[in-house]
Amino acid sequence: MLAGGHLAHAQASDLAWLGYRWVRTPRSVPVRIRSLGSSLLEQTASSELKQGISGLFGIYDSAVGQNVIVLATVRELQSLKNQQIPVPASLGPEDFKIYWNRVPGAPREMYIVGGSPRGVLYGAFALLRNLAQGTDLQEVELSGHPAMPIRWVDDWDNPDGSVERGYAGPSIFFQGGEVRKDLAPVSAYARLLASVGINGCNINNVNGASPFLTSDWLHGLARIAAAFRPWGVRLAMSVDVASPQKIGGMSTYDPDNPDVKAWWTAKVNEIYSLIPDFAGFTVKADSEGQPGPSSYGRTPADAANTLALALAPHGGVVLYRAFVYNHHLDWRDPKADRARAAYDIFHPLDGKFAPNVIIQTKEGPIDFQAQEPVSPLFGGLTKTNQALEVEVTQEYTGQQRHLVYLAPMWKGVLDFDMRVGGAKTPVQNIVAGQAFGRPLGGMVAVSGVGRDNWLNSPLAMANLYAFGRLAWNPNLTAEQIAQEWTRQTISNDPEVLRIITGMLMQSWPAYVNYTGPLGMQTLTDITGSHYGPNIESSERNGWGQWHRADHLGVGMDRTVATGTGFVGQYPPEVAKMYESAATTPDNLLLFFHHVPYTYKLHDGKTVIQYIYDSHYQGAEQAAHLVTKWKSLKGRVDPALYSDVLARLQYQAGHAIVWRDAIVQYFLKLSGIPDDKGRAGHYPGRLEAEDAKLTGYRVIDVTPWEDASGGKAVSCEGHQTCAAEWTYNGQPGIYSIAVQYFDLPGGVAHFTLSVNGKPVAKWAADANLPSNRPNGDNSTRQTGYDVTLKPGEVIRVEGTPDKDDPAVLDYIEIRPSSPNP
Ligand code: GCW
Repeated sequence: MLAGGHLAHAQASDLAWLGYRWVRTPRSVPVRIRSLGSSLLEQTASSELKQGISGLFGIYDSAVGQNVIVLATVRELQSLKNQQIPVPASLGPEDFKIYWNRVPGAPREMYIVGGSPRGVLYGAFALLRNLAQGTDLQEVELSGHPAMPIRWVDDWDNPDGSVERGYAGPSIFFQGGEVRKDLAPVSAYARLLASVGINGCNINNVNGASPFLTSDWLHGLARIAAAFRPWGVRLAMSVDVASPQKIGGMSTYDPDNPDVKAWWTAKVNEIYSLIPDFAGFTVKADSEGQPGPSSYGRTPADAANTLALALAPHGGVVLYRAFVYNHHLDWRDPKADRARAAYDIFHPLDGKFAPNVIIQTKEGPIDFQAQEPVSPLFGGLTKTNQALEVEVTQEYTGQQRHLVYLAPMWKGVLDFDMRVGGAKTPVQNIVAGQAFGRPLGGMVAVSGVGRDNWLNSPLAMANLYAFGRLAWNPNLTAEQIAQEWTRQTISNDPEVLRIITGMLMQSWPAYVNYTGPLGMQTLTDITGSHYGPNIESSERNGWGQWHRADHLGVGMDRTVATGTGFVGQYPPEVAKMYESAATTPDNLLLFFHHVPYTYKLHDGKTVIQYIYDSHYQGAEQAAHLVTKWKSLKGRVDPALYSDVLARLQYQAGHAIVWRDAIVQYFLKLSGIPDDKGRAGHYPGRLEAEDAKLTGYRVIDVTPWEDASGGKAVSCEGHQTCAAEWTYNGQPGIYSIAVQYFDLPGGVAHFTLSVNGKPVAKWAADANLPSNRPNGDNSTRQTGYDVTLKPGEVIRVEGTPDKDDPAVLDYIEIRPSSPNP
């Protein structure tokens, strides 16, 4: 049993939450599974149950008992016409009910009944989910009904196998301009998706989508659809509205041109001849360089409806993205505001979209920032189907190198009350369709999976899991979902559960704290990596991610009275709250208002002091994640333990990079000191530029805030360089952190030594963005328990490799903390 348990464990990262690790010896597990139907999905449900039960309980067919699990649709059960078998009243096609037959004298049978085979499959997964969490089978009584019909993931994969905003290696779908031969990972992905009720998957990037509509590609996509099919995941694709011209050889793609319409109809018919259960199209148009209907003076409704018309006879849908904005805005214009774009463009079109069109809107009005208000468009389309788009792939939230559990953020959006017409209107009711009686709506997550263990980082998988669970039931809490995921993926041990759930729940607030709090967005390099700090990259360009920080104040005035008027796009009660700084919640203050640094938040703290405090707090929270994880040593799988530990240690170091960049930037800009004396003072820090240098040359780092004091040293044209400092503090035991830049163009090596005795040696072999030294790749390595005496020489030696010149920022000597 133990050996089996370990084996399952070692694979847990690939199998994610479906590892079915052994839970306990069951007393009365049903050991036979009988399926009344033979549909593809019922077959899947049945084999998944067998696999799950044998994994969880270690037995499946050894001790045949009386207990039987019966899988059936309502109709199949009815057709038995057996008085002894209770049949549930009608169920929706995706619904299920699970119950024991308690009719006296009836055989001991459990039923998993679906409204259709799909409901049976979701029921089977729900049962396994509960069993894996330790629920006693005898007690199980479950029912399920999805809150919204559209529950999709979007993958932004390109024909060459790269993945836009993916952080987990190459595509599972494509390679070298065609569909991959080996689609086993695609089936495994569909299984994960189905297990949390995701019923659609769009497989290609919304940018540059035109090649996928060629006949060759469509044949390839049909293979992917076939791999999805046993799991009830329907294939969808992104299309370029200019396809009639780009691949159809036409002179126009005007959506109102009859020949263009005929082209789309023929193309859609071809798709359905190959993929009969094709789900539909996703469209990005007139946005970030993608062509769109505006070229012909047409609206998004014209474009969406042309596609919708072609899809309607087959039951397909169009997810038209509201992410349409002008990225050449005039930054000098105080009235210009990217946040306004979606509402300005789509609100006037409300009611003009065909019934099978769904407007897909990102959660916030800008772009997946660490913190944004909810997009006002959700309240601005009452006659249109709507879907909420979120990102599982952590584009602006740490790119899976940082632990950031996003369910609390998504919950904030789903639960946000728009007060449409002065009545309770949470966003979840809008996208689930009941608020305005729109039948087709839902949630879509940009997923970003790749061949490196889905999302590369094991704990990041909690986001994929949480997305599916919330789309199924937005009333679950983020914490409940974190617990479910932890129990299934890592352990049912209550202490492990408590620690990991706590870590997940604290991770997003921590990330907001050390990146861009008070609604300042992410403060990252918005024109490049979207990863490390780069505060001014948002400013003085047309992209409109402005925070307007100057020497007097910070924030974007979006009020109706004096600003861009964006606030006026919210329904009156919400607009009233955001119009005044006094009633705007602190966490969004700078999104809506430009205030002086001395402006007082609700608790009396000034904005500048909050900027300092939150960054110190955020970095401490990140360090705390390491401590918490360490308390799990010996309680979780050892491979998982060391993998996650290394990631969290990296994150804690990078949180310091973030903290220092933002704190020193705002200290310089505002000229206002930190009440607590921390900003600009770094106990124990010795700069590389102040060291005795051999070979190393001093360089300016850009942006300046990404290096301590704006400078670093770089080893160019030498085999090895060195920086030396003479220690002049108290004798004692210390940790020595070395801050360096780990560039992707080579693997530099570093050695830290004291008086000639090596303390640590390491290779700068991480895979980080940007080929210049900056906050994307600034990295920390720490040597622990180092004995230091005054007069001793601390030396860091850097050996460059190819395009990585072993750039060094500083060392920091701190009293040793126990148990590194
Ligand atoms: O956040 C931005 C990303 C782009 C993406 C775009 C979008 C697919 O940086 O990579 O393009 O959003 O959502 O369309």
